[in-house]
Amino acid sequence: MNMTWRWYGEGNDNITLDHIRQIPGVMGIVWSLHDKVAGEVWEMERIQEVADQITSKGFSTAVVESVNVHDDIKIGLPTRDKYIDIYIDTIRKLSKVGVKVICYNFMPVFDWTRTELYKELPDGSNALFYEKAAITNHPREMVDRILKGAGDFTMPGWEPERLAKLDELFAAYADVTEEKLFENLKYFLERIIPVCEEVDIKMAIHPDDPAWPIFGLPRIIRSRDTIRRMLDAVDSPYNGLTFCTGSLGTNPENDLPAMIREFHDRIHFAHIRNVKVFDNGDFIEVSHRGRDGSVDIAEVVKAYHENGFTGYVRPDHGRHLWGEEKNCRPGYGLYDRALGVMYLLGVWDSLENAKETK
Ligand SMILES: [Mn+2]
Repeated sequence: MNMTWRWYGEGNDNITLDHIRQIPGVMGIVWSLHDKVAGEVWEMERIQEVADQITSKGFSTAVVESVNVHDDIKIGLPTRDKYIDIYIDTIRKLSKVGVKVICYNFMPVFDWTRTELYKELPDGSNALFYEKAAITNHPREMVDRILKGAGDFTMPGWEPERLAKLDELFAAYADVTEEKLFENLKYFLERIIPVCEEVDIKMAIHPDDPAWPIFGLPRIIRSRDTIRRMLDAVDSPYNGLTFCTGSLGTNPENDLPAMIREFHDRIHFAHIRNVKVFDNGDFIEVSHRGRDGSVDIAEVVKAYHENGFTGYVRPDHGRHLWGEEKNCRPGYGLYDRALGVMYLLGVWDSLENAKETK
């Protein structure tokens, strides 16, 4: 288990690399060029600049999250080849600064979706919340609420410029069924995976969040069967997963430890966090501790441990603690993610110790 931390970059994150250095066990930074929109060229100088900042503090640059996939690729428009060429160019450039895993997603229009960013928990902290009944047929309302709640912070997948054209985006996806979206993903993978094999970069698709279709848009990475189908469609170790327990855990039917045991050799990046799912299907993000939510995090770590998992891990989101929500990106405060790192490493170390004393 190789512990990492998502950092939004110099001048774009109130948490600095010097802060992150003080969290025990963090080896690598999960990074990106966050000002790049999907389909834009990534210049080598910019890539090198961020990679140098990260390595100068002793961290690895091995994981990039994300290189976003242009909507034309997801929709399957004739212009997709041009955008796939640009994607390939970025893969090649990233391989020159030690990148080994690229996290991406194939969700139409919206990346992750929540209905509230700062829902108060019984202990007085607050966290991202999803209320099923609040998802109406009016996505514009939700977009406005989320963007307003985020204040000045930019959020990946929630680019105001792109979402300003929401009606056009929905119209463009009108004929994209689950089957069509899957075929478009396969087309994309068939073109990029040979390059990934050549430059030794593993692709790690992030599951849909939440793990069901919303606003009538198709969602194709949300369960054991949909993941199996995706992996088999392009059967290379370079076609793999970001296994996010928070996203897949929104559907109680997903048996997460069993899925880890089945897919572990194709899981290149693990997002580990907890959600509490209510009987009506609403869910809220909670602390990493297993008993605080619906995901048995200790059992998740155990499933990785028993398979000798050596891939990259990060604590994904956290609650906002001690008033930090005024000063951090939703879900990306310092304190709860740091507590999460310690919980995950605590479980891991105890499993390691038990192995040694056997
Ligand atoms: Mn995740």
